[in-house]
Amino acid sequence: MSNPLRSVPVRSSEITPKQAYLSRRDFIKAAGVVAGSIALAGCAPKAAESTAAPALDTGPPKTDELGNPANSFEDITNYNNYYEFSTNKEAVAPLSKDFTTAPWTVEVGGLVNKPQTFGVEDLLSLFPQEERIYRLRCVEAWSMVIPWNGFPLASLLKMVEPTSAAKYVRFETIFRPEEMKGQGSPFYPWPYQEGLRIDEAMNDLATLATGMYGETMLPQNGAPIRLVVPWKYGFKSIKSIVKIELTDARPNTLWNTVATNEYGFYANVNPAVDHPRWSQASERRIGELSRRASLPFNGYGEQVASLYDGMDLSLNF
Ligand SMILES: Nc1nc2c(c(=O)[nH]1)N[C@H]1C(S)=C(S)[C@@H](COP(=O)(O)O)O[C@H]1N2
Ligand SMILES: [Mo]
Repeated sequence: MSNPLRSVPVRSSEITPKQAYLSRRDFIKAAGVVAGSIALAGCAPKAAESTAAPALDTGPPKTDELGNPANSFEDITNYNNYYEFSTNKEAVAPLSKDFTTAPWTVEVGGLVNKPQTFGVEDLLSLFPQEERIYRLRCVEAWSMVIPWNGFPLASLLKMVEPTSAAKYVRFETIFRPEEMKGQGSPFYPWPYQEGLRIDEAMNDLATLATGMYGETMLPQNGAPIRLVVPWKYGFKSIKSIVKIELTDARPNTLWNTVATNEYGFYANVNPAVDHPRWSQASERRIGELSRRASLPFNGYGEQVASLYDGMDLSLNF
């Protein structure tokens, strides 16, 4: 019988980064079956299971609205900031691979009329999952383009009915030091927390992501559910959320607590304001050779600049 991978001709120009990644995985799996399933079954049953053939995404190559190609699935899942696991970006994927992401609930409460605890499966069935291809600009001056799957944060907030006293939204990551060795570090005030002003949270760009490249989110990217606020530095996009609380006071955030003068509450991407220790004027897009200019609000000014009318943006706090 012929190799099924070869039965459908695909021009290489049609292969998206994810397809390239998946077909490499399938190829490795197919090669394993031919070359020595007995030996492999003994040493790597887990890996064999986890490669269980995801359907190839046959859509056109993914790009953001500016025409930038999405980063590869491999880049997005192997270069991560997730201090609960490691401060080394390449170490996060292997250290988080067995992280328990189910069962999982998100408690939504505080200044709302209808506080409720949702299972992640409830959130997936309540809200249609959309694809949103957004730039992620880390405060460290690297960036990626990521095709998330998720739903607007506003949809969830509307369901619990914030009261008129609610001015901010606070988010909290799970605290589970047995599985997240980084949470043993005394240098950070765990659990990770973040916050948005309520009008920022209601902006359509603010997304709760549950997947990426059409696949269930992997632990290194914040499974099973994480925030994505693409006009702000990446640290605002908090991962593995278990609690969302509406408040009247501005919430503390982990990074603002650690270094107040370096990581503001607003943290809008702003190439005109340097970090105290480096320039924010340009960035390194992962996978590209030369640096590119950073954009005000990470290129999303049309959608969000009006949220800050009258504020002194040079402060970014
Ligand atoms: N809980 C938690 N969320 C987090 C972080 C973290 O260390 N812990 N790192 C942040 C930073 S600095 C960035 S740049 C993004 C990186 O997201 P990615 O690894 O999915 O690209 O996650 C953000 N969310
Ligand atoms: Mo970051």
